[in-house]
This record gives sequence, structure tokens and C-alpha cells, in this order.
Amino acid sequence: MIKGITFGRRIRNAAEFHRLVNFFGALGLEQGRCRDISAGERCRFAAPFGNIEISHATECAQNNFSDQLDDSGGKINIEVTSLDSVRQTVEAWLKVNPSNSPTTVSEIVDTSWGSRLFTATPVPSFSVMFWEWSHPLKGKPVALEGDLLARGMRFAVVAARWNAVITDRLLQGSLDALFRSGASKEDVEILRVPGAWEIPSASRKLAESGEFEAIITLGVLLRGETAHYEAIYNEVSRGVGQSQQETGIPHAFGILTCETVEQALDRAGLKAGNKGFEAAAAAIEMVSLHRKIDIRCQRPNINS
Ligand code: DLZ
Repeated sequence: MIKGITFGRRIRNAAEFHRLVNFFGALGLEQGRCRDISAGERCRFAAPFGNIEISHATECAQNNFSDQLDDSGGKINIEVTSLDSVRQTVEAWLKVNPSNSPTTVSEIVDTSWGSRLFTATPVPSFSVMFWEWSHPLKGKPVALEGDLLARGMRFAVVAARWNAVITDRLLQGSLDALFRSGASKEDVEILRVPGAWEIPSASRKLAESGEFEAIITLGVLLRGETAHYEAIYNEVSRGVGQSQQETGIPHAFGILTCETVEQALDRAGLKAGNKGFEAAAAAIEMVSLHRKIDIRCQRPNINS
């Protein structure tokens, strides 16, 4: 079976050879084996992906790239991302590496096959065509992402009573996000706990019950008013994180850590958004994402 294919090109002289080695190096092609053999030097460049493409003369003539694709030597076609910056790099390289022989870079043109391309001739005997798909997502993997539709999802919200003036606002923000995204009242359980310290154990119990698809944790720790603030915060965040990791149920983190009450109020709907709302939105997205991962894992070739 075929293991690899190498297209070799003989370059007219050593000066043009070194110029091309420099040119491909500047464009980031991976340099492989370079040998100084008695008949002359040889250098190999590797690209992550390779194709052999053959075409019939009539087909080339029907496309407006016939002159770009075919010349007597058979041009090298390199697919790139960010065609415009590749062209800028080529232009800059030609400026820094002037030559007495004619070297050119063409303008970028659109093709009839949904791509854009330009041709560079760094040495007169050697032309390269660079191209990319016009559609930015063509050929790229589409990311699996959660949606913000909460209909039919089951949530638990754990809110501390300590600093209730603020946590009540966070709770209001969370419920606003859940209900406006389609969650129904029967699917949202609200728990009040004495303070932030109690959030991890209550969250864990809820997560282990298997009744909820995500837990939203809400609390406020104020540095000025909390003895051993760092120790408490570390333990609360560790506990929530551990519950999430060990139960596999997403836990949105809506526990504020602020210097002052004013700062906390700003983050609870006054001036800097409502972190309760944001935590609930993250929870909805994660439930949706978990559901999609489940579907994808049951049917791994869903998009192929
Ligand atoms: C005791 C305490 C203090 C000093 N500060 C806060 C705080 O800023 N935010 C908060 O949510 N809870 C605080 N608490 C209460 C503890 O979290 C916990 O509820 C009690 O120590 C009882 O275990």
C-alpha cells in the first residue's frame, strides 16, 4: 500500500534553491530532511495534509483559475488558513529578500469553486498557489455547544441566607434566567442554607439524589466581615468543585467574593450585571451540553 508521496522539483541553481528554502521556512512549512549530496543539495518540506489532484483540460478552461492552476511545470497548491495574512507574509518576504530576477505575488481572486487564491513566484522557475475556502467554517469541525433553552430541565438552586440582601438579588437573577429560558416552576427546587459554608454539603446531597441536572450555588463572602476569609472561600469553592467532579452533575458557581457590600451589590444587579443570572445561564448551557454529549457518545458518527 502507498505510505507516502513526494513530489520533487529540480531547482535551476543553488541561489534559487536557498531562496526557496528560506521562502518556505518563512511561511512555516515544516522542514524535514535536508541533505548535501554530491550532485547538489536537497531539502524536504512536510505539510500536515497532501493531495494528488488531476484535472482534464476542459475542466480547467471552465474555471476562472485555469491560468492559476496550470502552468507548464504544474504549480504547487498550498491550502492555508488566513489567506490575507499569508499574502502579507509573502509580500513582506519579497521586500526583505529582493531579487534581480522577476519575482511576483498576484492579487487575491475569488474562484468559481468557493475559494480565494493568489500565486507567488519567489524564484522565476517556481510558482506556488496559496488558497483557502471562502466559507470560514468549510472543512472545520463544528464545536459541540450547549443551548440556552431550559424547557424540561431540572435545576436546584442553593442560596445562602447570610448577606441575604445580596443573595436574594442573586436568587432573583437566577430565577429570572431560568424562567425566561423556558424552565417551569415545578422543575426548579430552591434551597436556603445558613451561609456559604453550608453550600457544598447541601449541593452534594442534591446532586447525589439524581433528581437534578444542574445545581446553581449562590452566596456572598465579604472579606472585611469574614474571619479566615481565604480559608473559608477556598474550602467552599473546593467543596462545590469536588461535588461537581465526583457526581458529574454541573454546579454553576455564583458565590461572590468581595471586599465590600457595595461591590457585592454591584455584582448582584446594580452596576456589574447579576452573577446569579450568569450562573443560571451557565447551568442551562451545561445541561444542554451534557445532553448533547450523551447523544454524541451513543451515536459517535452523528455528523459524519
Ligand atoms: C460566620 C460567617 C461569616 C463571618 N461570614 C460569612 C459571609 O461573609 N458569608 C457567608 O455566606 N457566610 C458567612 N458566615 C457564615 C458561615 O458561612 C456559616 O454559615 C456559619 O459559620 C455556620 O456554619
